[in-house]
Amino acid sequence: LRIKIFHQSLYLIRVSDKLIQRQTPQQTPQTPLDYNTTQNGTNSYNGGRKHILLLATTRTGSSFVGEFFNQHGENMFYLFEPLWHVERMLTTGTGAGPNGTVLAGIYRDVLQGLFLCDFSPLEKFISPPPQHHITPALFRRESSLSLCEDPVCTPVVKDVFERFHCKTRRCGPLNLTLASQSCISKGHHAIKTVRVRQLDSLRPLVEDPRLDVRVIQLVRDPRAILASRMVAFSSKYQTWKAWAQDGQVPEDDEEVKRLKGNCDHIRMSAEVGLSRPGWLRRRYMLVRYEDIARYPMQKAEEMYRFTGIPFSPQAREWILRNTQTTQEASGVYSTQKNSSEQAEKWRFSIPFKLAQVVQKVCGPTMQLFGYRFVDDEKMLVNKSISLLEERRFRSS
Ligand SMILES: *[C@@H]1O[C@H](CO)[C@@H](O)[C@H](O)[C@H]1NC(C)=O
Ligand SMILES: *[C@@H]1O[C@H](CO)[C@@H](O)[C@H](O)[C@H]1NC(C)=O
Ligand SMILES: *[C@@H]1O[C@H](CO)[C@@H](O)[C@H](O)[C@H]1NC(C)=O
Ligand SMILES: *[C@@H]1O[C@H](CO)[C@@H](O)[C@H](O)[C@H]1NC(C)=O
Ligand SMILES: *[C@@H]1O[C@H](CO)[C@@H](O)[C@H](O)[C@H]1NC(C)=O
Ligand SMILES: CC(=O)N[C@H]1CO[C@H](CO)[C@@H](O)[C@@H]1O
Repeated sequence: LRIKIFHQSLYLIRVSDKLIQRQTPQQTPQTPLDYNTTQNGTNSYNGGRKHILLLATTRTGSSFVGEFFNQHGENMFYLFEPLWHVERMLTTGTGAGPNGTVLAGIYRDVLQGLFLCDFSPLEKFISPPPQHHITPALFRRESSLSLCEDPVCTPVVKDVFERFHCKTRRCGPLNLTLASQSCISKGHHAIKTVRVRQLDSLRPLVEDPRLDVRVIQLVRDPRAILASRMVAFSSKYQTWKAWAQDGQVPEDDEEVKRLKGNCDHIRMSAEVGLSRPGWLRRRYMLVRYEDIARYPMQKAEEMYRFTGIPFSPQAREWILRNTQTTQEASGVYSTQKNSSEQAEKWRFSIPFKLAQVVQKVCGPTMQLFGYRFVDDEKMLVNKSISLLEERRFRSS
């Protein structure tokens, strides 16, 4: 029994410049929104439509947890990392790009548009720019079931677009107007993102009376995240690998500061959520990846209960299939034991020295989430010592 780990690999989209010529982004709004707005500003409209935001960082199992919602069934519109486009356009290449505050505001506005089924704020960041709201370049389109089913999956007209198919079928380039219409027709919307750094920055989104937002913050042991990133983003983590080799870590290095910054952001967001401010009332839930690995079905049920969306048989079925891939013919079967083992593999891949550095700079974060410190190499690799304290985090 093993949890399949979904790798977030860098995804490159090859587009021939001849076929898709650059042009300035179109400003024309697309499909008008046929939302029913309440006059009194309450959230109780449209038959209880929920907007779920899965807030995570890379290597926390967010693709896997995102599937809990993607697989809900035909009444769910799920988007996988739409902010990838925004980040790529604004923070890569030459120039400093916008500062964190400005970037956070842009992320929020794009998310707001998407929750309202309006793709135009996102369109400005898709490269090459969509033409007449058609794009072959939406990042990881195949990770959204609703973008790969009828009527959003249009027939492939020219072979040229053959490579832009979905997992199970070939579809033509994405018509964002169709995507928007599909979104409007669905009862619930969910978005997964690893790019929002501060929960605080989402306040106007959460307070938007047209939305009924539920934020699920997914966290994981920062030592495990580092170990996982060193494998997944091998070239970006050369420095860490060199430190792992020679056992020395210069603690004032930029890389260490970045790690600390990441941990601090995650902790500060959780502190905001757990302090249960009025604007997040009943709208925030903290989940540890390790608990999902140990009790996937119970945790999924809890998350669904929190969102107020019925836990569908399809979602349940998907979780069963993907957490119980093999079943020993002889042995007593235990999801808990085996999944935990999978989630604890990092203990054998990270050198103690690096674990120690993480404990030093991410200490407060680890304490908040209940991740136990290790004192030495022996403790790190001794599986009979759990590094997870039992914690209940109350939803606000
Ligand atoms: C808006 O409300 C009307 C009347 O209650 C209903 O027929 C229509 O389906 C609603 N539209 C949406 C998008 O929910
Ligand atoms: C606001 O509108 C909703 C939906 O129409 C209704 O259920 C609710 O009672 C209204 N609240 C107030 C304070 O008028
Ligand atoms: C970020 O940039 C905006 C606009 O350029 C500016 O008003 C703001 O003061 C900057 N914030 C920080 C923290 O630098
Ligand atoms: C995209 O879909 C919309 C809505 O069905 C349709 O009006 C439009 O013609 C489509 N665009 C293309 C290029 O097929
Ligand atoms: C692992 O930890 C347990 C509990 O503290 C201890 O009894 C055991 O001797 C340790 N094993 C090794 C190999 O150090
Ligand atoms: C992969 C793995 O650890 N599998 C274990 C799952 O649990 C059974 C029964 O406890 C073990 O026999 C397997 O080795």
